[in-house]
Amino acid sequence: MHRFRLFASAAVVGLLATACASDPPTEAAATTSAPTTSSVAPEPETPETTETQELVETTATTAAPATTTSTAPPRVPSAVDLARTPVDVELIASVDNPVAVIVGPNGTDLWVAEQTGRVVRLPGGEGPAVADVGVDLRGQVSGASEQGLLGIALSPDAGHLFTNHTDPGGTTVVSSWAVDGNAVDASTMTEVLRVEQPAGNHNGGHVLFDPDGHLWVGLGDGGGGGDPWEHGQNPDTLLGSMLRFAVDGGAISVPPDNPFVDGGGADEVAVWGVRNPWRFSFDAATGDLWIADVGQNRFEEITVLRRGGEVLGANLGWNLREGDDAFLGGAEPDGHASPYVDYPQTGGRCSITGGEVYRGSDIPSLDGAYIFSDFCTGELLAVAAEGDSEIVALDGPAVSQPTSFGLDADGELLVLGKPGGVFRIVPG
Ligand SMILES: [Ca+2]
Ligand SMILES: [Ca+2]
Repeated sequence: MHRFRLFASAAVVGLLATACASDPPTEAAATTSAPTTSSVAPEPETPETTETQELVETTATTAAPATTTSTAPPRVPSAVDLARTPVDVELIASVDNPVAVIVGPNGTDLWVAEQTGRVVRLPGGEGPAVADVGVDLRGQVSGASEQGLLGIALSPDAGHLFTNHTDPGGTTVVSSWAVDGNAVDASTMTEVLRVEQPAGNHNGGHVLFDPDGHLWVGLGDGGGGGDPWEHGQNPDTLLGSMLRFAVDGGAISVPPDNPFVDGGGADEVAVWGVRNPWRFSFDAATGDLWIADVGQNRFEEITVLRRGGEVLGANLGWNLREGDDAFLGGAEPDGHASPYVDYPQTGGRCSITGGEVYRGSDIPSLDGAYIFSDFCTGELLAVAAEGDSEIVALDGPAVSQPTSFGLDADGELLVLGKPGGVFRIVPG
């Protein structure tokens, strides 16, 4: 059994050595632990000098009340607190193969993408689902397990919906649709991007707006196994990359500050070296970019690109790296953005499903934790968004075949199960 390590323990012991002889109470919570990283050492944040004592007390207490002020740094929960957090999942609607969920243009409804081609609506964020959104690509999408309607994103002005699907030939197609009330005007559907796919798998498929209003499109390495076409380490190809666009109404263009606009790679590429980024998200509190990249046969990984740090042009390492290890003896590329955490494909785990950093209010002890899952086990997993790179399992149920996470209008967590469930994560 793995022993927890309180993230701040080293710094705390050093700073408080003269005042306190005992270790933080890490031993009390030797409960179930999820896999940890293979080789990523935690990098404890150095607490601000005047807040050291307060930080220590917060991290050593279960579900500490929110005492932060507007000037305080984002909360950093301890692995102990996370593992002790009881959660439950509440079925709010049953739909057909849910694969993505967003808040609708009225700010209260949820829109859910069905992999089979429709977008359906949950009025007020609750079921039952209503099929009146106007997106119906059934019969126009390819149907293998990693194909179909894969992503939806609403522009910041709520004027356009962007969709990402694979067409009957397997090609990735991103389209824009003008929003009209609580629906889209299907007659306005416009294809804005096509990327041919050499194989049926690893299509990525997520579309997401960043805090600056740019549209991100995640593409996998194109498929096969081991990246046979070497797309990951080739920034001249759109495959194996995450793309970034400026958006004007329903049109997209390359922003002038994309990293390869002046050479070295394709203009559209913002982040490269990914295998199949199956969900990424921006922390609403910090703007940090969280990327979950599905591994080959050994490691699943999460990379965090900190806002204000080196985001544009980051190389996540595939196919020279899998997790934080060499892939088939590959050398670590220059400037490699190493995973924040990774975990091995053991204990039935097979494929990461990336999630969200929780900043909601219903489950205070999860504030500041990234919540995610594994498609094969469905466990609800968590890791502190900063400082503590320990993955733990939450004290709650598993979700059958989780495809995606999302946030509702209140910032509460949603998780989708491929068999048809849209769930809200609630206090246990
Ligand atoms: Ca593909
Ligand atoms: Ca990587």
